[in-house]
Amino acid sequence: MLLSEMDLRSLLPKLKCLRNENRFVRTTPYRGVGGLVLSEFEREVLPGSVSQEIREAREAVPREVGSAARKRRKEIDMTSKKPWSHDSPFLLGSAAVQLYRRMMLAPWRTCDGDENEQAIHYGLSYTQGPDGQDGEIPVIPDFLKALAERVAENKHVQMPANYIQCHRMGPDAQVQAHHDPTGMIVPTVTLGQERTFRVGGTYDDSIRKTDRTAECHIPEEEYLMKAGDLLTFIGNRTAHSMDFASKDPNFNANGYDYRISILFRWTTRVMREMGPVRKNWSRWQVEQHEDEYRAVQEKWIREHQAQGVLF
Ligand SMILES: O=C(O)CCC(=O)C(=O)O
Ligand SMILES: [Fe+2]
Repeated sequence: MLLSEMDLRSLLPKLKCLRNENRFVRTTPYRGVGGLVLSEFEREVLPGSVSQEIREAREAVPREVGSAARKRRKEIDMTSKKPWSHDSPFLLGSAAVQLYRRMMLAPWRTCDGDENEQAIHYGLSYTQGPDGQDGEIPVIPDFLKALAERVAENKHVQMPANYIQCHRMGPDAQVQAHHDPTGMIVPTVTLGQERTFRVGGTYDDSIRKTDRTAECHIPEEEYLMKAGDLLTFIGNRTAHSMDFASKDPNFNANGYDYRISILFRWTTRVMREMGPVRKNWSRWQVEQHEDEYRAVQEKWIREHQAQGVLF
């Protein structure tokens, strides 16, 4: 399939609308035809080759640099809403029950000798190295692929996943205050026990992450994550934590032994090669990473918009 400039231009209103609603977090300026990013990587991820006119237009559009880019970033930040959203309910009650049962059959592995928490890493984790996370399972099972597709379609997500990270926590597990990787859209579906999840605000980051409790975090908002809820946030812009169940007045065992969370992420090649910590990346790698992330997102939107027209 050859994408014409017309095709790309017709997508702009939708892209702009998503950007205004802060479903894109950009750390580099837009460039390319009419503000649409056209990167080298795009050639690999787009369904077909980019047309000659677009290639020429891309070369003709100079890249924004320095203060122009900063100004643009500032404008985006000022118009943006909170970088998180809570969809409740996201799954029907019966679907949440079935999914919990199915997840209980999955090959959970204990994390760092802590019996209160187990994990599974499906797909491409962003732990540095060719094999990724210990015990990573490269093939995402079909039932989770189907769920990932539903999650991606949520209006706050609009991004596919190549890494599905699952946590299973007993009441004595907590989430220590932290941020997730820069620019990453992180949707999470929770199942089983219901616990309060705390987002936004600040924490004392002079305390090492391993010593940081949920108590260090003064959140801006708290949500009781019910079975089947979806929480979506932007990694670097949303501090998050969860306290022990014993300290959570809204804790609801809900007839289950665990809280299960399923997180849908996109790991770029740079993240896989270098790990998620940006200060270890070169400027070129930052650019490669952002080009890939955006191209994947834009491809997804383009394809889903096309579907919307057809069906
Ligand atoms: O289990 C959760 O809801 C969140 C876990 C988390 O913050 C993470 O894996 O980065
Ligand atoms: Fe996190």
